[in-house]
Amino acid sequence: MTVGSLVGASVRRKEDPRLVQGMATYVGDISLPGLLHARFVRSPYAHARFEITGQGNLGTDAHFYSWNDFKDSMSFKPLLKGLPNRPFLADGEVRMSGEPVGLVVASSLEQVYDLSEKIEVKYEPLPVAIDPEEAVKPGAPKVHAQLDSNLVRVTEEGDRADVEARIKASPVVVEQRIYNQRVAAVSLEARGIVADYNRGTGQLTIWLSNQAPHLSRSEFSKVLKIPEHKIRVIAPEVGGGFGSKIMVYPEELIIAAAAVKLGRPVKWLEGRSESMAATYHGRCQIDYLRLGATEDGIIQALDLRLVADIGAYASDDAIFIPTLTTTMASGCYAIPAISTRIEYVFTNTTPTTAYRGAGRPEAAYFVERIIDELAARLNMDPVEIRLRNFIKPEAFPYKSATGALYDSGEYASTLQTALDLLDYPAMRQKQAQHKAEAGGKLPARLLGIGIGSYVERGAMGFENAVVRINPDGSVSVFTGVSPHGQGSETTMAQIVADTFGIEMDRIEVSHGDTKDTPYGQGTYGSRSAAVGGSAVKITALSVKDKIKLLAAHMLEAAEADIEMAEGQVFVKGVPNRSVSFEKVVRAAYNPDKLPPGMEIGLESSRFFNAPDVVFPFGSHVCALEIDTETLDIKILNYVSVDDCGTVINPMIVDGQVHGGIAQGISQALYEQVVYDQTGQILSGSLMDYSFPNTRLLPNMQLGRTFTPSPRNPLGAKGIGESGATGSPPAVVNAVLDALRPYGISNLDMPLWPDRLWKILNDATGKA
Ligand code: MCN
Repeated sequence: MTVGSLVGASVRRKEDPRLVQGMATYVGDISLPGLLHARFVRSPYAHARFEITGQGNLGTDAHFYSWNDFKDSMSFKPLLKGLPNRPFLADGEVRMSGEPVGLVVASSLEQVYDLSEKIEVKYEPLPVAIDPEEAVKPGAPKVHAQLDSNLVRVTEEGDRADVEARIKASPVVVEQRIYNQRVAAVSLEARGIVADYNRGTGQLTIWLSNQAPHLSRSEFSKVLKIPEHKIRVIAPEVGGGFGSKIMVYPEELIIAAAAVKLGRPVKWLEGRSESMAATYHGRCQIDYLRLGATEDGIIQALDLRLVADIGAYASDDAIFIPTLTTTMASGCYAIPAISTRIEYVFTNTTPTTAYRGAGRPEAAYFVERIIDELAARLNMDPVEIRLRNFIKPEAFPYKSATGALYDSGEYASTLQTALDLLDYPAMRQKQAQHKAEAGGKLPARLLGIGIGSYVERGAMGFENAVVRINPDGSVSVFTGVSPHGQGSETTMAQIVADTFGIEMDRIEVSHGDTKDTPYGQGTYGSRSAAVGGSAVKITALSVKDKIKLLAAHMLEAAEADIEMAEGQVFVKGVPNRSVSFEKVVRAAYNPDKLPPGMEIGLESSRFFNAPDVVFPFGSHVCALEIDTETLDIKILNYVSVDDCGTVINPMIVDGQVHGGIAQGISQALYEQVVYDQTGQILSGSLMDYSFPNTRLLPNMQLGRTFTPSPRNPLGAKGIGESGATGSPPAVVNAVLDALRPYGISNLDMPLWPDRLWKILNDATGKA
């Protein structure tokens, strides 16, 4: 039991006991009378025309559906004019391997597996486009035959001629092609849905492993043509999402449509290999950069051409995510002129969507890579080049050349704190000594130190909250955010407990069920603290105003003199003129005790609409060694100093940073979704796709600075994506730092030993 100032306290997560003791309910745990199971029949080809030629003997209580069974009842509109939509089941042509061509529904899981194997599909393979840069060349196979080209959309921002002139006029010009590979979210729980349609009430109830249940309800409503008040979406416990579960997938819409058709509950749980192929992937950008600078290293201009591989169909966020990259192309630096161009390309691969950071880690990665390249060109320390170009604290609010309006920042201070924690001068000295000892020969181990200073933008949109104090003094809080591992039940309870000066144990935070939570936008884009938390804060404050009014009446004092702390409501400076929190609450539900004109109860519902996004920032520093025989990389020290403004719960924030760094290091060193030339996914299971685990990860040393955001009442910025944003450049810059003396200045993630072995041996002439 904790009383007093809870915002800023490392309170243990309220949700963990049920999660770690197996007492939580996931979609997989949902079972209903008459439940039917479902399995999709998926294409083994990346591009083919197909025909369903037979369905075997389905027997009783089993059904097979193709797109023809749904196409008239589902609304099917493209995201943008000219951008082909994805039929929710393929319509005679598949454009990625794993695309569903049909659905089998039956009363047991064994039955659906058996029956789906018996569905006969005749495929006529078509040529494929896999590499996005090859896909735009003349004569390349087209993913969508009706389009002129796979290059489906091009957008440009900034004055390209001016930027080009500035780059030409710069004495130092650096250029790089920087690749941000395709990765998979690999949530512990893959996708899952149970949909139940009640023909009597016309009510559709959907349990969905999802990050944004209200937005999903709107989507189900639009596609199934059922009004929103007849749909209830419940995101029960969700075993991770990492951005991949913000949207509603075609498979999920089909399951809901099947439940409506059958008037029976239908359940689909995705398998792991199915998920690797069919849950939308992340990143997948190729960035071409040109940067001009003075001989002192002051950046003059930057040009970016971004090739976005959006896969076979545009996901809901496919167009938006690359714009987040271009918006953040200035990074932490005062770059006077920037021009950007995005080329959106269709390929015969899985569509791409949000993945932890969604567009911002890509920007941080190339900015940090190119600035290191500039430092190397000028023979300048990577710290020095950053300090010379950082946006200065007095320049905030700062409008970048890409139009982003940064709220607040102290970039040099996170970097300095990180360097101090690492003992940067000592590490550089060790590196120099190491080099000297090698005496010009390739040593057994190479030392490298890398920096990733980042700024990202998050916490967009609006959020709502309901705060209800029940007659017994317990508090029910409802929020439209939908945590799936972030611990928001705890942090929101901290905000409310702090506002009322009561114990946290009295507060229950509910989320994820559209029936009892206000319309909210869900959990993604590091928004739940800054936007959702702010909604909770202003709602709790409006209830507090009423408590003060009532207590002033009870204590015969002025409302302005009423304060609340440690479970008491009292007159400022006169603690013994007090009444307990419970007594005021009881009075609020007793008409006889209320001042004239006061409404019964203690409840409020408010929206918080963020005036603009916030810009969390930080600096990561990584020291590592490379075994020059095996090309194995061992991280020796990893320091991360992050600034997310006001911290609600430091322990949760640390956990978020740890998780993000795990994913970022893993992107740098281990993860990639790989397709062969025919579009077969070669990393389709966890035997072939390496995702982070503790054995592969170093100890992380965390530090923090506090620069509040002026854009919300908490002063909070997001932290959920920071770790994944700062870490890839820190690790890759460290490896490049070690390899630059051998003429190596560019590497593509992931830094697999076999790739590095070839590059290093080519460079040293060993191979
Ligand atoms: N917090 C805080 N003080 C702050 C900022 C945040 O105490 N100044 C707390 C929050 O109250 C919340 C947590 O830290 O408990 C994360 O908050 P926030 O940064 O607002 O991010 P969101 O809750 O909106 O989470 C989204 C973010 C994203 S975008 C991805 S992707 C991600 C992530 O969170 N996916 C995750 N963390 C994840 N963690 C788990 N376990 N699983 C995922 O799928």
